[in-house]
Amino acid sequence: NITTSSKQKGQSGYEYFQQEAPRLGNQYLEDSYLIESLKRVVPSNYLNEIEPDLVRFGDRVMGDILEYGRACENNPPKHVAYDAWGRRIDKIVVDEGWNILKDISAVEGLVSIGYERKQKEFSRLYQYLKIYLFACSSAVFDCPLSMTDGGARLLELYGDKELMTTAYPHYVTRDPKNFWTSGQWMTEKTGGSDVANSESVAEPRKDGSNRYDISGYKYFTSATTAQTAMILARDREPETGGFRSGSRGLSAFFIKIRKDNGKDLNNMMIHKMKNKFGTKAVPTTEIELLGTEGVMIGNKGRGVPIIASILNITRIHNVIHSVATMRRGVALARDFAHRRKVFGSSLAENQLYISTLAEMEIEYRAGLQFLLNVSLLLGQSECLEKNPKIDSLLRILTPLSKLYTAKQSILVSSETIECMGGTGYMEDSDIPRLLRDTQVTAIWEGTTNVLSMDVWRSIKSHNSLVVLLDEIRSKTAATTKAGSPLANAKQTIENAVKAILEISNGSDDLDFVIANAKKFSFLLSQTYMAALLYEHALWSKKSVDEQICERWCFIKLQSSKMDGTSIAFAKADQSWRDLDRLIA
Ligand code: UCC
Ligand code: FAD
Repeated sequence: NITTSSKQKGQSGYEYFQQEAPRLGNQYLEDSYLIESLKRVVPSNYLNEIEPDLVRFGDRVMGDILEYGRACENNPPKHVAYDAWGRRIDKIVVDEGWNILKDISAVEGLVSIGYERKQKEFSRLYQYLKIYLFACSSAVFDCPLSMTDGGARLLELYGDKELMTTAYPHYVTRDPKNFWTSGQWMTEKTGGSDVANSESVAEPRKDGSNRYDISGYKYFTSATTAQTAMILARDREPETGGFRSGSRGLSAFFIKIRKDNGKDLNNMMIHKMKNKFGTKAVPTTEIELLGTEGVMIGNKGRGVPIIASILNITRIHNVIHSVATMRRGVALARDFAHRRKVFGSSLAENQLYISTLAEMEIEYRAGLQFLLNVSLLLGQSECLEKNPKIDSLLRILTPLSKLYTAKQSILVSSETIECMGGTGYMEDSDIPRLLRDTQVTAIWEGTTNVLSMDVWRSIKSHNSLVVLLDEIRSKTAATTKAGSPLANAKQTIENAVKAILEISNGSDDLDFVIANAKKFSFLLSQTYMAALLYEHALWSKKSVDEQICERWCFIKLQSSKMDGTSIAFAKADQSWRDLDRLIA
């Protein structure tokens, strides 16, 4: 009974065609694949406990949250450097909706659920499901939430008693009056990937306190309306009195952004508001630190590994945002297919259109399985007894899931625009925002290249490839009837595993590793996602899930003619490198 169109009287008095807009309802209840997948991965006692909240929240993200999000988009933040009398005030003016979204986030427990841990190792999944529902309605308020979540985790791991009593409770409270958000300021003009070159310096105070005065230029500081931030700076070496270069010279610091009066900045100057392609409601600024008071966290010179504990959380939030974007795009395009007629029939009856939709849906489903899996592993690593296998898996799957779902979401949201035709390209349709907001998921929190190198770092430091391949084998161990879709999928996955082993055997050749790092990461992600789809199909026993798994394997693994040897990886020989240089 979907309304497709109506007639409206024009100024001329004639009646004209009026297209119905796509409509979305409860974002939990309409996500039947999610609902079914949760039955597989969450024990029924916990699911019964959290599901009513997910159903309620699924409505809310289409109600007031969506309205506040839209208000923020229509009224982006402004930097007011001076007041009318020429006094430097450095105010960031945001739409009131932004502050309300912060309050809602506290009350809804969007950070706290993961730390209250009422659902034990399933708490992370519960928290992230709520953010998944929230992401595309919230004008990317999930960005400040992700860094706050990372900040809370960093303090749990490295915070001293003082920070655990004065800051941590503010990140994990449900009381909006006491809720703080936190930023993560790593990037400087010298580089966001190559953080080891950072120029910020921290001078210890001479009063015997653990305070430092920090100076430097932070080139990207997102969600600058936060109350605190975790930053990196170089402090003096006791032996030489100079600043040690490289990443071993960097320490991590906690700073408050404003002084206790809540108005004046903590000795810093906001130079400008960034003029961004997307995430326009999120205030991102350039800030100069001018002797900002900071407290060192953890050991001197261990700033990068310490702040990596934030990265390992925010990268999962990135996955949440990417998968949520795919889901929103597919939901819109599918609804529209039933409302739009072309050449005499509905788009939903057009084979070419629906095969595009199916491709988008398959990307979303594989992405969702990745998100559920990584969220569960994070919960297990935090709540269960220490398990090196879980740690290794999480270490490699975090960059893999981030880098792969980011790219998928860019493709799917671009396709969403095209699915809605010219109106999809119109700003006031709200659809271009999906693409603009997700384009950055491949840049911030580590670009695709940088994360591909991080995958290699994890293989070296955590032996994570062996663990990953074991996990793929165990997820696909059960056999099915010869010639069935799952049997075909299993064969393709086995071939992919062989290819992965073969490629990794060449990994002593550094040139080969570097030239192929991205392709290798894609292959690992696609193979792991195939195993997750396989696991789900085995459980559901539904023909549609089996076929989706088979089609994923065909599109992602088989169609690249990978038979264990012939995958199109770059050669690490001189002629390839010469051509690369010529092109550059
Ligand atoms: O973009 C940002 C915020 C955006 C807003 C938030 C949005 C969140 C999404 C929400 C959705 C809406 S903040 C900036 C993000 N910046 C990055 O991601 C940096 C990218 N660069 C890297 O990831 C690099 O790999 C570095 C900087 C982490 C490391 O590079 P280096 O200098 O080559 O360092 P090393 O020597 O390889 O690593 C230094 C140490 C090593 O430990 P030790 O010293 O014990 O050997 C590494 O093992 O750091 C350790 N380490 C890690 N440990 C490096 N990466 C990790 C890791 N991921 N986990 C654990
Ligand atoms: P570069 O590091 O100069 O990279 C340029 C290109 O070189 C990229 O394509 C990259 O993939 C490639 N490259 C770099 N290293 C390698 C390598 N080893 N191998 C192969 N290729 C490589 N940062 C913060 O700290 N806090 C924030 O709050 C924050 N907010 C942001 C908000 C937005 C909207 C954006 C766009 C960025 C934000 N950033 C923030 C910065 C972000 O993390 C960096 O932009 C990102 O890490 C890339 O760094 P860069 O811009 O210096 O690019």
